[in-house]
Amino acid sequence: MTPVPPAIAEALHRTIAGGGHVCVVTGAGMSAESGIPTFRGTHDSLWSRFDPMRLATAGAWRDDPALVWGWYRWRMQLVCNARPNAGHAALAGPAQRVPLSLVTQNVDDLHERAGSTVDAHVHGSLSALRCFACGRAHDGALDAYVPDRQRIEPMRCTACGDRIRPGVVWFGEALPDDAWATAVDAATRCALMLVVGTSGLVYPAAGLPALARRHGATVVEINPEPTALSAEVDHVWRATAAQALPPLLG
Ligand code: BJW
Ligand code: ZN
Repeated sequence: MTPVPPAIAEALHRTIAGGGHVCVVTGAGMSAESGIPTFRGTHDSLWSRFDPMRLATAGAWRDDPALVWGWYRWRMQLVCNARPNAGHAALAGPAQRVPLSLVTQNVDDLHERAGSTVDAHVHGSLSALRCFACGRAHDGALDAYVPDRQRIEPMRCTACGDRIRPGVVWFGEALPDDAWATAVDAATRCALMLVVGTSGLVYPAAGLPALARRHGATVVEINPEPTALSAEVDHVWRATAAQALPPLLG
């Protein structure tokens, strides 16, 4: 098992002993060891293979909803076939022992499937389908996935007839108010923040570690690679989520 850097073990111990609260902020790297591709950083990452402006904006949806839905349907299938990894499992364990808030940028449900309660999905959830026009939640069944089909015509809203979109936050869209308020509250209250598997490039979520630090928290980055946040955290642990979280929280 990967040894926990002493300064990080000590920060966690101090937080627990002092009755403090831990905020964990996760990004795409959290699910990488479950086989879900990250957005950036590797040759097979999503944004190195696909153009975000054609797939992850409201304008892209208006231009070609079947292309966007086909892509999201493929990603939903990847998540459906994936399993939580040891990092997800470690975060689900200490809920009773450590007061912990879990804030994720991830739109998958692997934290929940590992047994965690996610306090804030700041970029929404793939499965929270809703109507693009009237916002009504889609409560019907999911359409059948057709492998290898690039374009899939989206389902229709039973209330207004417009198209059903994925429940994620696209570029240029506001984050869900309640999720964002919960994330800001957790960041301002915590004594320790663990920032796991995010490049720290996408705002406003990338501002949470700085917010926590301004409010006195110790901030630890867990990521095998340097990121935009590395210079502004208290401790950096160059390890993967599945390597670091079990020995830290187990
Ligand atoms: C591992 C690992 C392992 C690998 N273990 N680690 C300030 C300045 C400039 C621009 C802006 C600004 N503020 C806002 C903006 C605009 C924009 C933005 O930030 N753009 C930047 C890219 C420049 N932000 C927005 O548009 C946001 N909305 C907004 O600001 O609204 C304002 C508004 C207010 C009121 C009304 C209207 C508007 C919305 C952002 C939405 C982001 N959406 C996406 C797609 C979600 C849907 C989908 O899934 O398709 O969210 S983009 C994508 O990036 C996704 C992610 O959640 C997000 C962050 O990515 P993440 O998680 O960091 O992943 P990666 O891939 O970047 O990094 C992976 C990391 O893992 C790497 O570091 C690896 O090393 C590491 N890793 N294996 C641990 N095993
Ligand atoms: Zn509708």
